Amino acid sequence: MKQKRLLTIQDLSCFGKCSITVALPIISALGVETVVLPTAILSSHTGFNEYTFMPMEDEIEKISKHWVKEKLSFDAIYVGYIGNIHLIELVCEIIDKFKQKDTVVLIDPAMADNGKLYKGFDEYYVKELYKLCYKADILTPNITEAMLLTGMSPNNSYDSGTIETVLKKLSEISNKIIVTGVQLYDKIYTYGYEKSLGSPVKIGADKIEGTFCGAGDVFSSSFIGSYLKDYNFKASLNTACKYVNDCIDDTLKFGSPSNYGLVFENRLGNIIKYYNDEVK
Ligand code: PXL
Repeated sequence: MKQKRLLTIQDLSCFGKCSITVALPIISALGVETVVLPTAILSSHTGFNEYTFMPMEDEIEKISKHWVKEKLSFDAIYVGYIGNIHLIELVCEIIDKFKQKDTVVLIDPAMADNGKLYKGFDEYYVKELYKLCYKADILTPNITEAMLLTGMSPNNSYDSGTIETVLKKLSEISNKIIVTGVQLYDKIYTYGYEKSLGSPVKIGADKIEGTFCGAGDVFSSSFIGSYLKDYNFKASLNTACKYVNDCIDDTLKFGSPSNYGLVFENRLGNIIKYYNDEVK
């Protein structure tokens, strides 16, 4: 059996745990070789009053040329926050170059949360990202991103009818959809939908006040790392939900500021246990 190899394409935010700084440890902890391609380097993620931003366009082209020469191949490509429209075009090209028949492409269209676009993004960014999403085998937006991708206005609370409409519309873009952070009454739900199976699964957790920066990245990382074990969608979905809940518990316990990112480090060993329990 060969070790699985994943390429993750997203920013490197030096401070404020998210994107590459959570994907690398989490996916590695699941035994998957994790290759990184930083789209931009930021002093911190954009949830701080100030941040620096250096896009990596020129370097990305050189890196990908080198990798083509080395004949590198990947079992999965996981795309997260990108940073600008030109970078989205480059990410499209990278996927076209490196996606083979069995490569799973997961796109987390990281651009918004809590009803609002992240700083620096506008409707043109949404449109460009929408086009990229067609390359996804699995799409993992939060509910704000899901609403924006389907041309609807995000708000703070949802009903099941709206969620069904959103899932249907998103399934025209990709075969497998996960929508995170859906507030229905006093709970938060994660929805999973596989076009081939029809009805969605819904996993609930207690609603906790506050926002958790980088939670989506922890979710997508633990999901795709688990999924590469044996391509079990539901087991990976349940595993990622349980792990994110653990990380939120730890973040509250440590009293860590919410824009510092989730305290994900202490429970890394749980992910594989949760997955093994799911597939027992
Ligand atoms: O996926 C969260 C994220 C990743 N990268 C950057 C961000 C954010 C959220 O704010 O600003 C740079």
